[in-house]
Amino acid sequence: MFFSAYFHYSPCYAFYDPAKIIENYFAFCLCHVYISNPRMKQVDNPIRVASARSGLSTHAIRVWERRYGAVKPKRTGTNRRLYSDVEIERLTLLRLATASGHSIGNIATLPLAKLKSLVSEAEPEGRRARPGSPAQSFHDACLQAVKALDDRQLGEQLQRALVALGQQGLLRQLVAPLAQRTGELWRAGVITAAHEHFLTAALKVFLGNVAGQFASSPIAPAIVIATPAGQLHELGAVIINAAAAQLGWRTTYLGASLPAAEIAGAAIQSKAVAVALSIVYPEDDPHLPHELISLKHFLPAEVKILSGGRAAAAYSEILTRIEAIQPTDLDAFSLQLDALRKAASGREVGVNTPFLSRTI
Ligand code: B12
Repeated sequence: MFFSAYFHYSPCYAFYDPAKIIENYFAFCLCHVYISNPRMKQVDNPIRVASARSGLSTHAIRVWERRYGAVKPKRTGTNRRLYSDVEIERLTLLRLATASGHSIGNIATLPLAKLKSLVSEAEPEGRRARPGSPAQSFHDACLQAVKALDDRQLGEQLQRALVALGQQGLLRQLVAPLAQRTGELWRAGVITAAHEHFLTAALKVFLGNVAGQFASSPIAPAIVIATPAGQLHELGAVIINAAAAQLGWRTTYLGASLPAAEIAGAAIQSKAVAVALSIVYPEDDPHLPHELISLKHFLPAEVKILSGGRAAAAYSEILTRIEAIQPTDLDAFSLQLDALRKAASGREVGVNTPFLSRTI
């Protein structure tokens, strides 16, 4: 029931209806509790659900079961495999542990608690900060503070990291990997949704304050930052807001899940040069293409749309159609902002010019 309440939720409508927001919020929390609490009633899931939730291919699940006895799913009358939530959690932990270097043959039959501690200790390949580097020790200390729900400690570590790593270093080397890692630990059942919310809330406040320190000039180019309707993950937007502010842009931060008309209205009012959208999850929202086309339609032709986030590539066809600039990472985003700034400063300002009230 909670699943259906949650997944049938349409953020566009809920946006205007406080009762719906509260109802959906509780459905959402219960959904998280349900997933992370093994004592609650277990549901049997077909292999495609086990695959989607664990991040493993159906082929890998079958092989790990047959060769290594990693899980022992039930079978339906027609011999189809059925996986419990605990088995899916187990598969997820096995994926994360193998990604950090453990061999499946050695860990396939370990107890769940042992797998959790393996994953908790390991850093995923590719996102590992240099051992002993300042970013690594801030990362570990922040993670400890998140696990302990210690906001004072978390705030202190972020503040020190800001001084030691600088603004850009903070965003790239600490905040982004920390969000990634927290998501993985939550998915693996090592931490709960409360920890994830705790980190998001703390980062929003901290990065909001950091962005505020770069009080921009009133003649600086303006950018509006949001996530489109249906996109509830906000950290990507918070990160690019801080990055743009640091580059001297006048940022108008609108937060998560905003309908196209609202985003366009804010861009027109603030005479924005650009609108930046963060698209994180899901990758297959059937309503999002319509939102993006509407945004293009509502915006003055000169206003550029920039898009990014882990799910943005899934909408690249429609993003290309609306002529969105699609930077692949924060460095590319910064370069694009520099180019837009130059283009804007060279432009003739006319009555209908939707950006700069003066040239810079
Ligand atoms: C915090 C969080 C939540 C919070 C969000 C609260 C909030 N106010 O934002 C809550 C608890 C609500 C939540 C809910 C869910 N979440 Co969540 N969440 C996260 C977490 C930890 C951070 C999310 C985030 O904002 N990321 C944004 C940034 C930090 O990451 P990024 O997209 O990779 O962005 C980088 C770049 O792409 C770039 N970037 C981002 N945006 C832009 C924009 C531009 C223009 C540019 C240039 C660059 C750029 O900057 C970032 C830094 O480099 C992630 C973990 C993660 N790895 O991201 C999971 C994660 C996104 N969630 C996930 C899931 C599955 C869910 C739920 C379905 C859980 C559930 N079963 O209920 C729900 C879905 C809700 C919904 N309908 O959307 C999965 C998504 C898996 C997938 N298939 O993609 C993730 C990846 C966790 C995981 N490892 O499984 N979540």
